[in-house]
Amino acid sequence: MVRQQREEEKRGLREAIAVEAKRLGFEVASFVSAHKLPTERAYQEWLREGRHGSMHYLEKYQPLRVDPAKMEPGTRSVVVMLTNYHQPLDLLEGGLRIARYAHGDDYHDQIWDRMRELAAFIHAETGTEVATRPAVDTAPLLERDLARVAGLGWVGKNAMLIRQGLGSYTFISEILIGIDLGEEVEEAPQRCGSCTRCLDACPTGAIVAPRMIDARRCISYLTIELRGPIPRRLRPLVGDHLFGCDVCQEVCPWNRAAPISDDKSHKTRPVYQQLRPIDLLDFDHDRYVEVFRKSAMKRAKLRGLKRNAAVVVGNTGRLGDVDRLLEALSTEPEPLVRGHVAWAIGRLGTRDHRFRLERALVDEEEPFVRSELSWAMEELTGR
Ligand code: B12
Ligand code: SF4
Ligand code: SF4
Repeated sequence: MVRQQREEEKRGLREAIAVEAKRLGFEVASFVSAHKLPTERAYQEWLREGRHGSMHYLEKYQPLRVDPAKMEPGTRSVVVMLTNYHQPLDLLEGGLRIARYAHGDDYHDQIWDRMRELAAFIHAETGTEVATRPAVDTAPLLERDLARVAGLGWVGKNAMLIRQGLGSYTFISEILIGIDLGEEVEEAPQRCGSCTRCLDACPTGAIVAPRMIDARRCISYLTIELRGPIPRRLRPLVGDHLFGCDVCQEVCPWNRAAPISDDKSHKTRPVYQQLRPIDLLDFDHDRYVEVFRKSAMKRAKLRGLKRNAAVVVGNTGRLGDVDRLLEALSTEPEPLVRGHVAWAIGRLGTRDHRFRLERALVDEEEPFVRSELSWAMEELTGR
């Protein structure tokens, strides 16, 4: 009898938290007891094969990533939440293609504030100071797996957590809680069936097997996480993607009816509509801070965004852009950017531009830029 009463209390508490989470702007919240995640082996294998590229932080705290109770000792329950950020388009008027999740304000700040409010609500409901730890993309935890075991959706062949009726344009966040809230989990069935659209559409072949991304080929990694040069052989495949990539989500039938987020903090910033990729090459630090203040795009830093812009111009620009590229080649302080600008000139220029590159090579000391200049000169010779 007492046990039944306790279960009823837990259910009541779960319902109250889920309602409050919705009120705060989360799409949905679910609850799962803290236990070890079943995909530890899959994760270790992924790392062993080096598929994380230069994201060495993913090698750290491995036992914690697969076990919320180890991540935060004392954790007994996890509330997992989804936030819808879906925007209608990724390709904007002036030609910037930006992954939808980065169109508005940095999601970390907004979700963090909401989770703090939810944690305060849980304290108030339980009447005790329960230990809570909110996290969104910030803690060493396999968040997709957590969301899956919490019954919030299935992991699609594109590795995204997909929820029927909501799609995959969602952020996953969680609050680890020091009390037992019980669980009522019904795992969502895998609904990909025989579909392979995401595997077929990925521009770089980064989905090497269902649910397995080789980050080293993924445009999201190449344009956001990678700090150094984008491998030359992959640059043409990056196409017009300035920051991140949504291709494997765009082709997914489960996103066809995905609702657009009405949260104004996710809305596309109007300034992005007015910029062309080549305009970014003129940005100095002040302009960068002005345009990307409180944006998730700052993760790539100014030099990363300029590097990406040079690649996009090289892939989609015109002969008329070469003068501005040559200007950037002589004024740009970052070797990383100069090297990619040289590559873009090699893609767009003509034999007549070769002597300008030769002149640049005389003054250039950085080995990376010198190698890109030589490559570009070689390309232009044949034209
Ligand atoms: C590193 C990272 C990346 C890397 C690597 C991506 C990858 N697929 O691993 C890069 C930079 C490429 C990346 C890209 C993107 N990312 Co990212 N990323 C992360 C991060 C920080 C860690 C993920 C990780 O550990 N990857 C390692 C792999 C092995 O783990 P995993 O993909 O989670 O895979 C697990 C499950 O798929 C499951 N699984 C695999 N196979 C099977 C089979 C079965 C049968 C079962 C049951 C389970 C299962 O087990 C795997 C291992 O445990 C998470 C945040 C976090 N802390 O989790 C965000 C996160 C995964 N990213 C996110 C987003 C939004 C993106 C992008 C869409 C951004 C963009 N538009 O450019 C792309 C999508 C690319 C893609 N198709 O995956 C969201 C995903 C939300 C969602 N609804 O799924 C997360 C959760 C951030 C967040 N808090 O919202 N990302
Ligand atoms: S985000 Fe783009 S590059 Fe990465 S796996 Fe998906 S489609 Fe491929
Ligand atoms: S595109 Fe098809 S295979 Fe890929 S995640 Fe969506 S339903 Fe699954």
